[in-house]
Amino acid sequence: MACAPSARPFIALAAVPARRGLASVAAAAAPVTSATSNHKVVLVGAGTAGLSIGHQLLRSGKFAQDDIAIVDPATWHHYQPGWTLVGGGLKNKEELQSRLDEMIDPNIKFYNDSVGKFAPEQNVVTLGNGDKISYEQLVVVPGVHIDYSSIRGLPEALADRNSLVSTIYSYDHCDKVFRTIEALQKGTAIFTQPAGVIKCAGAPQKIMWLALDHWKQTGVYDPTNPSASPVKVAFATGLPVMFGVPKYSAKLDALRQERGVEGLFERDLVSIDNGNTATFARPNGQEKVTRKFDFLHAVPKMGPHAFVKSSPLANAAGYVDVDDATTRHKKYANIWSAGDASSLPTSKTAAAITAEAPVLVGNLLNAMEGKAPQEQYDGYTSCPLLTEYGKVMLAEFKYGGVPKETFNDWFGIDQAEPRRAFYHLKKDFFPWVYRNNMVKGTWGGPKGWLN
Ligand code: UQ1
Repeated sequence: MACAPSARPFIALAAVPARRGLASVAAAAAPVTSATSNHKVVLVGAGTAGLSIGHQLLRSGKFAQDDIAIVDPATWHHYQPGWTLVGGGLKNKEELQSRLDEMIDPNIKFYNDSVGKFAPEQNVVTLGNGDKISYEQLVVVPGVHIDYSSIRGLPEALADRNSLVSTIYSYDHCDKVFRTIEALQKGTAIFTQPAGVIKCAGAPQKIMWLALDHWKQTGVYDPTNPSASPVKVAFATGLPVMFGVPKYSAKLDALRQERGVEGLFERDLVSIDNGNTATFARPNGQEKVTRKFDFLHAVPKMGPHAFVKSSPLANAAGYVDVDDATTRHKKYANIWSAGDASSLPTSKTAAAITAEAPVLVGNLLNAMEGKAPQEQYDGYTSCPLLTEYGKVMLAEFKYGGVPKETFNDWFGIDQAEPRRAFYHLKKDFFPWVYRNNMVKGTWGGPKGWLN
């Protein structure tokens, strides 16, 4: 991080001659007949990936007004990494949202609509309203779908203001989390994590560590004597371990044991009944188990959006099937993906997008000039894991779960050790740099500010 952030909101665009003749082979092969509008680049999704990539493309200076288009049905954009902080009573959810139309540079054409269908052979995307738009290059970054109905009884329990059940994974309910934490005086608190892929795989336990700390401070939980405490805490995860990366998992399991948290491994929440009973599936056809609770933090299953999963762009699991290193589609050379919707085999986080976006942008710009991809993504991702109020373990790793620690490289600091400085990165710096730089295309994560 070498320099101060740029105060300029957006670059002035030099008008450049259109170079439609330099489209990729796939783009040139199939003329469009019924499309109503044409763009050089169409982005599907205006979340963290769509805004970062769209604005980085724009800042290259190679695009004129409306050469780039972005499609998203949302009215609001949310800083989702902040929802854990809302759950912990550290931020208001309202301060983490912005109107999406105000976040998109006016030089980019914004279609405030959903996507109905991809037609990659024709280079056409059909919008929810039936309009067609054509592209030379397509960037598919709509994120993942949260399936609340994956847990029977969850939607009803979340909607009931007086229930014991909450989740930090939605804007509507992330503030209910802190209310339920504050309300608990005694009984069993269960925090769940599903089997399967979710975004921000550390969040299900971040909120547990904050809640535990809160109960410690209010005197209802004594980690040195949990069996005599009014509150008991359990972590019920579909996975066999605390975290997917061995280095951090070992430290987190040590914390779990030190703090008297019961580990319910390979227990995948499938049902909530009678307002106070959780049922968990077990692997290999073993019998389901149930537990009574007085507090439940539930994390639903997640997966690809139906319009991606059912499209020719998807792999067998339903994610956009791109090359792990270049982010280019394995079959369609003018299609790209990053972020949660992509098949990139790394942990789904905003931090990952700081490293994926410049690779995708560099390779896409090269493709527009008929050149081969030059940039390679190494799988970098990060999980700033709150372990208590005032401390964060800054897990950073690449493909294969191999640690790639920014501050270890610079200062020899072991990032498995929770630290106060990392807490301020998570709580204050990341939200700030996200809003002021990342979504405007000027933040490269561990690489610092981009031009
Ligand atoms: C990051 O850049 C970022 O985006 C603003 C985050 O927020 C969601 C992160 O959690 C992380 C870890 C990074 C990476 C940056 C540094 C300096 C480690």
